[in-house]
Amino acid sequence: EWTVGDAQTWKTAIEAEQVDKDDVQGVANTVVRHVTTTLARQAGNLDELGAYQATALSVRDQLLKRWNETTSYHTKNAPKRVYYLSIEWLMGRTLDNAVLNLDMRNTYESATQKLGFNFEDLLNEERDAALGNGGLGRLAACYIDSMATLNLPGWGYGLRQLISSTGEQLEAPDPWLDRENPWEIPRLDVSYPIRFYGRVEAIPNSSRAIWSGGNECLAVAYDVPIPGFATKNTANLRLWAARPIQGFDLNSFNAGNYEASVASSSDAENITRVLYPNDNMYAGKELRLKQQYLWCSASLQDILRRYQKLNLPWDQLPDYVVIQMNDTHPTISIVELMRILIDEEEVPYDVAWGITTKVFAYTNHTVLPEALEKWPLPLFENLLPRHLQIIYTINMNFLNEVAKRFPGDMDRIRRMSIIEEGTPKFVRMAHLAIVGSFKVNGVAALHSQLLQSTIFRDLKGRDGFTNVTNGVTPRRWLLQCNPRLAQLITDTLGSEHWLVNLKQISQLLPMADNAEFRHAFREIKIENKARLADVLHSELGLSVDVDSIFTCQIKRLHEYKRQTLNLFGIIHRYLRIKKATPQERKKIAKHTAIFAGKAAPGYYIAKLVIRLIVNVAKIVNHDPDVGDLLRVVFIPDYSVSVAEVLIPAADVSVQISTAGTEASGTSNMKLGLNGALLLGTVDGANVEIAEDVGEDNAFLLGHLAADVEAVRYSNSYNPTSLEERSPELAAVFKAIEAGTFGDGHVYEPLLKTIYDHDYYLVSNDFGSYLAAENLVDELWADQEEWTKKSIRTAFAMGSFTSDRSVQDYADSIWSIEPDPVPEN
Ligand code: GFP
Repeated sequence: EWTVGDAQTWKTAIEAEQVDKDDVQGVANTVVRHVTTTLARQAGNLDELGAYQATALSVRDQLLKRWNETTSYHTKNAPKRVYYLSIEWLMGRTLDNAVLNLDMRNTYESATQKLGFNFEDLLNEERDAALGNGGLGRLAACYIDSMATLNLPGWGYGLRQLISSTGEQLEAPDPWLDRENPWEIPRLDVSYPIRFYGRVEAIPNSSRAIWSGGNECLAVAYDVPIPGFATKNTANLRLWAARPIQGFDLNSFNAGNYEASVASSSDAENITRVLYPNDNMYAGKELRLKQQYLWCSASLQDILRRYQKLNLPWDQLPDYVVIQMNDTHPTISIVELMRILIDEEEVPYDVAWGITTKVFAYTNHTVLPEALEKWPLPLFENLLPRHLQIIYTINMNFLNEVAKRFPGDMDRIRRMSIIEEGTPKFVRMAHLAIVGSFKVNGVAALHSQLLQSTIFRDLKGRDGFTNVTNGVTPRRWLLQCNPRLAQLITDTLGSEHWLVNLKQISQLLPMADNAEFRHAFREIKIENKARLADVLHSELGLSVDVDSIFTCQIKRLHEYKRQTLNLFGIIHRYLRIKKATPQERKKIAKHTAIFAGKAAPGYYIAKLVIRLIVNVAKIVNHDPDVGDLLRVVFIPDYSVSVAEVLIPAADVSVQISTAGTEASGTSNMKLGLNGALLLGTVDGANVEIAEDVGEDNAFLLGHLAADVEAVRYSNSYNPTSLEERSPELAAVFKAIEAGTFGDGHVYEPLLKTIYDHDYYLVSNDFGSYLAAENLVDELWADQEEWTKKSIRTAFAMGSFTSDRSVQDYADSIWSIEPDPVPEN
């Protein structure tokens, strides 16, 4: 116990701050205290934004108390901890999630009500925390929720970027931090120096060197408390922001050079200003490498400082620290640990390498070769000269090992090397990540297999390849976004325990045969659809029919994810409706096709797809022949909060990537959990989902991963006309080219990718896609049968919780144990 001053005074003061979880007046007191003191306002001039801020600060107080208890408990116990390094953290909003996890939602609702505000309205004042753009960043957010909930000692580390540069449809920056963010605590006392550029001097007769000169800046910590569900344990997400070492150059100022006096300060701050979207396409920009190094170096300095407080020798580091790298973005931290150990702590090279390779584990999220990060060697050497030297040594030792195993196989050595030959040369980060890690995992069974048979075939000989299938947190993706379904589950099971043991929902599978339950289940879906319809009406001025089939494809825009297949299917449907007689039209199932997702600013084809979706929507949604048979919606500014409204309302989960390309997918899990039927290819986690829900409850389509190469080859080398590959698609293309949706010629580059090589097999899978859609429509006609399958889907999703994933990591990779903070 560490105390200063009078222990009893401290204790009494801390206890006085406690608010009982059911104490409405107590909660109101804390909210009002923030209104009057922190915000310096009063009842008379308090708007909803102010009320939200005061409420958030009051909840934050609760979180911080637990955060303090957790950190001091873990400091005392010194358990082995996991550090999860992710460049993206797509957290979404915090307030609702926090009060649910604290089990104080009702109390806050009543307290704010009594203070004259509607809690739901306050929730809408919050901006999404959008440090990310897609599945990778959202996965990290689910994982830290589960780490806290499972009482695992762990922290997340990321970058506090100010503006997300996705550009999305409007190319508008997303200045999510332009209001005060109540959920982060600046730690101006926690900061570390970071060096870039400079020179390296070898120290004779040692493997050490001195790296000096260049530019230095500071990385300053901002902490975001992450509450676990129904536990005191509160994890921490530590985000780094760049700051100048000296804020202000007084000499320049005094000499009248005002610009120069602030230049160094804004230079440094620019490092963390922009978030590069992870987009399965690396760009090789110096600023990105700077960000990565700042984040990794600061995180490591922080982790090592914490370890050093234990006064243990370095070789025990792996007993206390494991670092999980979410993709290759943090790979430089392997080299940074080596540098610190060798140059600063004077640990011999081989010992340092032994320690390092027991600390790191790497998760891969893609098999697309163009997505693998590799830095031009001259750029790398200029920015991080000492790190490149260390990489050379790592590579030399590694290739010696390879040469021993495969004597004379120069080609293999070239393929496996961390340095890619050429002009310029490149540093291959994935190779470095694999060589420096004790475990490498893919994110779904099929993906983990493909890693070893395709891009990392040569590296596979090293052991340590494994699989951890992704998962999503049922707290946000069911309890929070679909409260009525959550309530139905709790009422039927008689307890809330399923929220931390999702397998339990499988007990509800027999309810598919219970007509009363089906009715209740369907009512909830209809209500969720009505809620979405309201939002679409108020935000986009669009009316949709809640009796239509809501199909939902929500994910980053990418050719391999094939929003095209869905869109061309819609055009096909439109043409069919146009041709049909009024009599025939009566038999056509009504569809509302919903798309949402972001495209990288420079991804031309992806942007064309958005443009075509939007233009098709304009025509289809206003065509009197179509009536209410078809609606097309592209939701702009996709975010976690938008997903929370979409997912509970979906009837069909569209997951149609080319087989073998989607590492896992996670919207497939969220949608399934909320009862949407899977319309999907045999790819990523769809495979495991279909296995669990049963293939007759899903609509599978398309070529299998094993056949894709052959079809691709034939598309390129035995070219057939589009007409031959798919007459239906040829008709769709004709309609587009004829200008049915405006700007006919604009889409040429998009259509050409499919006319020519059709690398992603859109034409080859189109027939199968249409056939699967027909089955969807047939089933829809029988609502009882549909609801049965929907129930069988939702309650078979028990494995796809991030609690299971994180537990898998803890058991098979991290070797860490829960360390729950005692309740009192
Ligand atoms: C990537 C992969 C997905 C995978 C997530 C999380 O997503 O298949 O589910 O990472 O592992 F592509 P994006 O960041 O590309 O959306």
